[in-house]
Amino acid sequence: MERPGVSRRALGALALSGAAVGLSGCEGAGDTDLNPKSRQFPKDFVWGVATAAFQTEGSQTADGRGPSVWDVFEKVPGRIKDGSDATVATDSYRRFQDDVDLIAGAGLNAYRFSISWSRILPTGEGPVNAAGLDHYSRLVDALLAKGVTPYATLFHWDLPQGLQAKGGWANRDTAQRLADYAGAVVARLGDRLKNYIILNEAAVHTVFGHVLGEHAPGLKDAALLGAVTHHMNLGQGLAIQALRAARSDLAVGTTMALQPCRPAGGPLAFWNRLASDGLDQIWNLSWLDPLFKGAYPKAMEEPLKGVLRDGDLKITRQAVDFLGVNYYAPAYVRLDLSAPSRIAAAPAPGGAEQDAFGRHVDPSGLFEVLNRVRREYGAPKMFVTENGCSDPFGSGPAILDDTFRIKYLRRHLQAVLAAREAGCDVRGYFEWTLIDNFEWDLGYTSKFGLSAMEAASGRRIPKASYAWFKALAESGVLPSAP
Ligand code: IFM
Repeated sequence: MERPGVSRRALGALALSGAAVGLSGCEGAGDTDLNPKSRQFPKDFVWGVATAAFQTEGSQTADGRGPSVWDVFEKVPGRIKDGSDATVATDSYRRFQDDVDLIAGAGLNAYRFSISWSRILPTGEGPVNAAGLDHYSRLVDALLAKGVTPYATLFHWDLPQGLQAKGGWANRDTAQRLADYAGAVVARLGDRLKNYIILNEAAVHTVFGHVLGEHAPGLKDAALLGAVTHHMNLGQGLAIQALRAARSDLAVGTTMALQPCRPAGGPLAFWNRLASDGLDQIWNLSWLDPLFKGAYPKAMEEPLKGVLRDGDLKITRQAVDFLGVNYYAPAYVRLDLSAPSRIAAAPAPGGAEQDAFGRHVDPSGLFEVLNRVRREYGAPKMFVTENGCSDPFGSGPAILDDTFRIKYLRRHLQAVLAAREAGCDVRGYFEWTLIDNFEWDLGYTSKFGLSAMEAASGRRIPKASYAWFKALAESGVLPSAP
């Protein structure tokens, strides 16, 4: 399993998309820990946890919610590894106050959650469902009452099924629907909800959901790469415009799954570097460039034929108040002459440390992506909006004495401190995630939480990492060892 970057199979499928490979510059760094001079975070640093609606809420038909693509996908036999579903998940729709108490109890000052589009617009468009907005209004109030600042993601992969039936992100109209939905949310919550993240990890949703078929909507069609990518970028631009038009007191950003793409064999293996640069263009630059530069990388020329219209890039290019960076691991890539894109996945260097996902544990990759954004995209304000690691896979009980997670978090937070010392304007860190939850196609076999949940009672059980993160958030000083 190689995630959330691009798996071997994904690369095979991308090979059919006609994306052309060309050099653009994605340098690899060593896989060492970083040693910042200071271990002190600033007083106003944002400390939070991140979650997503579909992975946590349950209550899938409550208060008029319509189905999303994931409601459909999870019911298809064989799609979810343990045959489970998210009908209960962490029961957070009903137990949101427990979650808020857990967050505030950890001394955190921020919570990143996502809003379920189909609770607000059950078919994705048309009349607004006030009961859906009421839920998020209650959640926002509960957070603010405890001094926790809400950060809401508008789209974390759960497209309303009503829109999927009309073509989903392959349909250009979906871009405008996202903007309409953003407008509905801000009209009701904008007086209290000030921080908006438009998209979460659009690259993952595009590749895993539309090219590889491992995520909802379960499509395996590499020819969709251009349309899905562009319509999400376009929708993001339109949604930012809608939010700005509604209010002038918002902080609006978006979240990307940024991943260093490293050539197998190191930077001197120039043949593999052709492939790693190709992947970099599809995975990273296809999202960064339209937003910050109003352009697409060369590899997208062919996939975007017939999709891109005059004026679109003026819409995708928007001034954002911050960029959210999700980081888990680098990708290793080799040239494969038998694939039309010439791109294939390669294993991490021999002896490299791996987590339960088979992801290479490499904090220097986080340092690298933060610095790349600083250098190449005008040094925007950034948040690490996700970072974390899973227990080893399995259906057994959660590991409550999770020293491995503490070590992982500490090493990645060292990279954040080092990046700040190098000039990156990183203002906060959101750990993924609050409670073990529904990990998409892996069901409940993968556990990322700072807390576990007792299934029968719904009781939240803090792990050792919860206490560790609490001490960090309260002191602002990163310990040098677990
Ligand atoms: O659970 C996911 C989340 O939804 C998006 N980013 C990666 C996490 C862990 O795989």
